[in-house]
Amino acid sequence: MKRRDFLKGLMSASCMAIGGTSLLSPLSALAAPRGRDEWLTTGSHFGAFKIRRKNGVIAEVKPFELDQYPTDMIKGIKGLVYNPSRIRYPMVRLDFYKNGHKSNTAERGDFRFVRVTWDEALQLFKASLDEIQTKYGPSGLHAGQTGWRATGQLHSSTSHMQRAVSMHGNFVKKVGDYSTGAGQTILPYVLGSTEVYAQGTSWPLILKNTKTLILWSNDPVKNLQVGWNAETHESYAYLAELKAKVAKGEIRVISIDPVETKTQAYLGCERLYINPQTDVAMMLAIAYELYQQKLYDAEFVKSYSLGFEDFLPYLLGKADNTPKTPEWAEAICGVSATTIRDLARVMVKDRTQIMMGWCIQRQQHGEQPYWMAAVLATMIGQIGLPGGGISYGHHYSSIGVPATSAAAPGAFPRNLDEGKKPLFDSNDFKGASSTIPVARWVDAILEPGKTIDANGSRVTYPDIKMMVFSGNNPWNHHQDRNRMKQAFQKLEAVVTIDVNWTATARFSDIVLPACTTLERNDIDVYGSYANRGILAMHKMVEPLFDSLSDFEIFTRFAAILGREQEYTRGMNEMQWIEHLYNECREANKAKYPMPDFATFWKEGYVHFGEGEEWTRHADFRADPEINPLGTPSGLIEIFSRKIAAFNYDDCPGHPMWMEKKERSHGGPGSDKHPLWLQSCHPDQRLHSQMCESEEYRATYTVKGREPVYISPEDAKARGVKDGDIVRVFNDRGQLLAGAVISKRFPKGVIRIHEGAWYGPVGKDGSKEGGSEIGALCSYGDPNTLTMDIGTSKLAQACAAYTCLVDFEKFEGKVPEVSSFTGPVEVTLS
Ligand SMILES: Nc1nc2c(c(=O)[nH]1)N[C@H]1C(S)=C(S)[C@@H](COP(=O)(O)OP(=O)(O)OC[C@H]3O[C@@H](n4cnc5c(=O)[nH]c(N)nc54)[C@H](O)[C@@H]3O)O[C@H]1N2
Ligand SMILES: Nc1nc2c(c(=O)[nH]1)N[C@H]1C(S)=C(S)[C@@H](COP(=O)(O)OP(=O)(O)OC[C@H]3O[C@@H](n4cnc5c(=O)[nH]c(N)nc54)[C@H](O)[C@@H]3O)O[C@H]1N2
Ligand SMILES: [Mo]
Repeated sequence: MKRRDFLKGLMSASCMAIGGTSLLSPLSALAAPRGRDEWLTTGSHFGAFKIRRKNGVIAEVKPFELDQYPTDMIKGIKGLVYNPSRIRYPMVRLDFYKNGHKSNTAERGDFRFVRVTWDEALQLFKASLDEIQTKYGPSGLHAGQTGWRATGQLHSSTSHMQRAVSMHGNFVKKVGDYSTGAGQTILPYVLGSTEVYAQGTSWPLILKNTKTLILWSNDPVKNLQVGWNAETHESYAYLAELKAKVAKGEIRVISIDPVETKTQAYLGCERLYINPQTDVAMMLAIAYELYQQKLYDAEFVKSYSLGFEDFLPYLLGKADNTPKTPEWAEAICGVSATTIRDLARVMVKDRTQIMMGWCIQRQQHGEQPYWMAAVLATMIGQIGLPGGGISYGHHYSSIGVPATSAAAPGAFPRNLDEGKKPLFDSNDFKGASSTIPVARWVDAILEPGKTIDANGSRVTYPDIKMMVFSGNNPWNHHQDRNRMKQAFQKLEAVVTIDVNWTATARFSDIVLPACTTLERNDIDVYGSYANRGILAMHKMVEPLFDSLSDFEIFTRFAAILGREQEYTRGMNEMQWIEHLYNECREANKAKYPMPDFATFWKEGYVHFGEGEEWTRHADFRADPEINPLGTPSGLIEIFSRKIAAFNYDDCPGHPMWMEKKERSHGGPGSDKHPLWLQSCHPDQRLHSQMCESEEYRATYTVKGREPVYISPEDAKARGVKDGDIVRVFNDRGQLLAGAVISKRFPKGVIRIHEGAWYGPVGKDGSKEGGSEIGALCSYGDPNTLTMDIGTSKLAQACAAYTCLVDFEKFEGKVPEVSSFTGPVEVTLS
């Protein structure tokens, strides 16, 4: 059916709201009794499990037998499948259904949707793509955002969407990611690789050799609960050993963080409080002390690095009349000059390993602390020694667990097959860039044609008119909701493929229901970096409601394009899994023999055995000429000629302390909104994932709202008691959250974990009013308040942690939380 004819039929229809009741029917009624009772294996970001399927429903979840340190989040797994936020049917936003690309986009977010069939939905999707490619060409379409789609090598949802959309036409893509945008851009200039995603020195070597371990902006006990592939949680065995060594005084662990972390509490380690966003000042002062007292390893600096001489005038104040003394730093970072001097001595006394977390680079000038930390490690002179030097990923996906060298299974292709062309075969981006920095897309929508600096090149924003999202949740991950609302009003069409009625689905025009991993078969590596084995991901239950697997959704879409055979390469779900397994089996046959597919699928697991120990940068240390770093000089670059040549005021040729746009503790903006908001990664979720898991969510919410962690001093000053509902606000937005008063948080710092579902309500408290700019978030999404700026002209990465707020006790009529119940379903009569 032509889209126009299809719409003509609709135009005459009047509409009637019937409310969302159909979305709340009892979930127990979904279970079709099947009689079988069995335990099956599967994997997820949260770990591998054994799941008991009884009478066609998920009855019980327990950790996989090899998982010695399962996450508490296992209690929320069942709720990922059975919850009222599930998208049940393909749905189209009411006014888009009626008026297509000429719809009233200010209504986007009012949550009124019409149910359609799969065929209608996919036809509308294709018609939208046709319209965009015809009117604007590929620069009108952005389908390049990625995120934490569910695990599984076959069903990886973003790959399915991108392969299918690529068959239709080209589109704008992104470079970098929200996790480590600044770090992965700066470190190749300094250490020759992104470092953040590189394998790190093995934990057994650290436990054996390290005497001082510095955790800088790093909370591994919290953040190792999840992994990019099925997580093994093996790091926790080493953290337990570390804890024992801390207790015996064999290893000194110093955690530098504005708040008391979960890791500090677990290890019982030393805690060094620092004012938020001021670490570079402290690092400079340590370097100053090391230099002035001749404590640094001059020989290592000379043989392994370049540019120390160019950095010294700044460090010593010859360049700017400000020597970076411990006293100078104390006034900025709040750490006493004496403590800084002591720490400098401790760092060079014995074997020292610095472990950087990632949060510290998700702030304005986030490149600088990573660069300066590398300079410190160079001056200490232990890079390449077991248990010494610096690492940037020991808190992530079990980096540092001795890994096997086994091959992991491949994945369903993300791109077009070799030699194939899209239906709309244009690469004319009309003078705009086809790739933009990941976190600048909202900026691009708002200011098409603008040219910005990014990593040594110029990026011209394309005029984006349509966005397609799958496997990521931008109304979770991006900053500044009210700015996003303005941007979305400029879009003609938004398509989201997701499991749940996330805020992204709410702000979309066409919403397609994917099923969860527990409703399809798949295969995954066990241990993202450890390569411990291969895991079968068995389907537990049939897809609920009208949901389909991502593979099935886009196979049907490809069929509409007449390219189904090409899309699937003639294989169905189980044939693909067997194919991926057999390829992997072939690659591993010499060193890691694997059983035939049928045996694997029945057993659910292939074990590759123990891994090998390894020291990062040992080869470079052994011979920097034979094993140079990937930097232009092959050495550690304390001064980078390349970066200096870019002439950026916010990222010069060597690391530097620079003031932030907003900073607490006397910094800019703190007279108006004195509190720093840290929107750290959640202890009990993976971003927005698992927020929908109702019973589990109830274990941490306060009066149904997301917790906001507040110091006793700040609470008292505002007359707020534990358990009160508070309004957190700044000039960008406002939200409601539930106060948790905790001594783990210092005065001037509050925390709301990212991933809290955005649930805007209008001034009248209604769901429909959620489209208003300035709406109140009824649940507590911190990105209602964060700032949408790039880290600097170099990385242009996410800077969510440069954000000041204030709060007050909420005295008004408390609106219901609008985040979790799905849309207002409208029927056309
Ligand atoms: N303020 C602030 N903002 C941040 C951060 C921060 O620290 N503070 N952190 C940033 C970082 S590091 C990251 S990585 C991002 C995370 O941002 P995202 O990766 O976008 O966040 P997720 O919530 O994991 O989104 C994944 C989405 O995929 C959906 N999904 C899951 N399984 C499937 C499937 O099988 N098929 C389909 N089609 N969809 C599926 C989920 O329901 C969910 O909506 O957030 C960033 N944003
Ligand atoms: N449970 C759980 N684990 C996760 C995730 C999740 O969603 N849930 N997400 C995963 C992903 S995608 C990512 S990117 C990583 C994120 O990894 P990180 O970004 O490292 O994690 P965070 O917990 O946000 O922050 C770590 C610590 O940095 C501190 N910090 C913040 N700002 C500053 C500062 O200016 N100076 C100093 N010294 N410290 C500061 C915080 O107080 C916190 O204790 O986590 C991964 N692991
Ligand atoms: Mo991330």
